[in-house]
Amino acid sequence: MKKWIPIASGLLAGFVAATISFADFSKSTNTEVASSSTKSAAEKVYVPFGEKDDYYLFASGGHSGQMFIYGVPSMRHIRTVPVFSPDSATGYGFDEHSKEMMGGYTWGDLHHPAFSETNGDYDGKYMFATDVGNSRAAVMNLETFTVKDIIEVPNTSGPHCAAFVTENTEYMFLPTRFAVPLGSEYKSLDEYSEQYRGVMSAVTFDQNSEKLNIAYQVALPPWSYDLSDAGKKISKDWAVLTTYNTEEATTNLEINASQADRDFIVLFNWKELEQMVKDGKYEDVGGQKMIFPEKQKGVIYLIPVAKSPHGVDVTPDGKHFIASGKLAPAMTVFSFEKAFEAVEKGDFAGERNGIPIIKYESVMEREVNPENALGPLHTQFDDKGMAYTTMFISSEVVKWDPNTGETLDRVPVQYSPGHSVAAEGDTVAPDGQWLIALNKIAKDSYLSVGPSHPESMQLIDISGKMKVIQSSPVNPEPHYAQMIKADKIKTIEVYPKNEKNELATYKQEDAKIVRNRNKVDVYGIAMRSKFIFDAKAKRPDVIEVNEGDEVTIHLTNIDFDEDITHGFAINSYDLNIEVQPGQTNTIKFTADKAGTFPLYCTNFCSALHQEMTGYFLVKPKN
Ligand code: RUQ
Ligand code: CUA
Repeated sequence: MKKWIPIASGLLAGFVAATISFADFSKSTNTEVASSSTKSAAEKVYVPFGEKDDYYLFASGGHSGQMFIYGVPSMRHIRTVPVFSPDSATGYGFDEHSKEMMGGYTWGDLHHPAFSETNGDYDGKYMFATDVGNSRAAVMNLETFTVKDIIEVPNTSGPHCAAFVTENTEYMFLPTRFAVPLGSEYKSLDEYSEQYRGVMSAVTFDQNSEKLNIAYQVALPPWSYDLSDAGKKISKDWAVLTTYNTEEATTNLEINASQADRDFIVLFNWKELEQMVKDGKYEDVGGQKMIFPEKQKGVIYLIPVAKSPHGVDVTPDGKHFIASGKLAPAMTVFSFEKAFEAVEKGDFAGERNGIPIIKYESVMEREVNPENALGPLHTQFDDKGMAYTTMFISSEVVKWDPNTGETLDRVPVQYSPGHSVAAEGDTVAPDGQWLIALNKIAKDSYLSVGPSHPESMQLIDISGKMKVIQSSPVNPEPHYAQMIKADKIKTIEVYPKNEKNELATYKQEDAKIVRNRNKVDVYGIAMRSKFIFDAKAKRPDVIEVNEGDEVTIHLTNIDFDEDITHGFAINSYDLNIEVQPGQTNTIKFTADKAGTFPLYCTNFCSALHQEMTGYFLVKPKN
């Protein structure tokens, strides 16, 4: 079976052919799906009104910059949480805190969400995600499902190869997709190999301050880093990442980055990197602690792997890591123990860019190549340690045994799955039962909405023979997802009163407007069903300023009642924020337009919501 030629043009042809063949494929498989939608399948996904789903699904929203929250098994979309893009539904990106976090960017490309972990298990406290579009990392608090911090990562460009956290959330590693010169300064592409680097950042998170921080960076060779995973149990101090374009091509990557028969997996020990930083074995690069692997040896290694690999996934027992090749139809199982042994014995086959290469034969356990399965991308695991790999080209999920390489089961999905996600899939103890295929193409699965179709997520029951039992459309674009037991997440009902917060106003009679030259500070209240900006004024729900004034509005929602959210918008001023129950939020702007502007609550909050209005009056300058 070599009809799928493992060269770049072969890949392209394969992708195109796969797309064309969907039309016929769908005819047969849709009937199959339909017949599996028998009562028992329907019953399995039916969550009666009043009952809740068993799992939360956090799906990456790709270039929407958002995260989509679903319930499993119903596959109902519950909420969209804005992360890297502004969102008028929640006023995200308008209020001061979120505006500052956005750092002036107006979009993001959210890949690979990851839960915080304790002892290798999801602890339900935080969710991390990265932005490939504008090189950022974010953290979401799961008590409120709101973003707490976003950082921009210097010296790197597009942290696609992230976020994967270590067993106790000590670090999340952000290797770059695009190599750039250190400091991202101008350097000719003719000097690519000498001047460009593929920097990996080690990011820490402080739960008390809820802030992200870059602990150190590693100046890896100028290759593209694709996916990574942190070790578990016996391999917990280690992490692995896949590379492509080790050819160091600077143009037409489709062909030029697919020349070499082998690329590499980078294997490193983060405990020892941490020690290097403590020992001062780094250089200062633009304020970052940069480790150069060609100078600081003994911590980072290369393992050859079939050309242009994509996913790499560590087994739940931490003993193996499995690389999948988008240009080679095989999954390769590697042994951590053998890798440690090779490192110990110095069993190397030369080096690349000053980094020792471990001999392939010394660490490879088996190459697995299920018949006619094409385009393996990512692998997940069940409660018995069995592997489930998505096949992009042959549009299926293949279940196989990593210990023997035996193919156990296969199920077609509609179509071209990228990632899949298993229940509690990245933990040391996945749940089994559910797997969701995140399909890049949903062709003719739903009512047409024009030439561009939604993507899809298909729920697969893996408790017996694999069966697709539910399908949900999803906005672009699910890159990865995380599925967590619902009872692990403990949300709060209202924001607790914080008497120490000087910006909060909890008593109606305290609402006031403070003027200091051209600065106007409003300490206002939102409640059912009115605004109070100035308790003593003739019209407490009116804000009057002069043209050019700098206006700051601190608004507190004093309805300490679950789900009573108020919005605040000023007509034609392009402003809109939200205050959740008990929350105080701040918005700052210049009153640069004179005139009369009605203001109103955007969130339907009571029978008299329509009456929750006021005026923003701006007196002209002269
Ligand atoms: S990648 S479809 Cu952005 Cu996770 Cu593999
Ligand atoms: Cu408050 Cu509508």
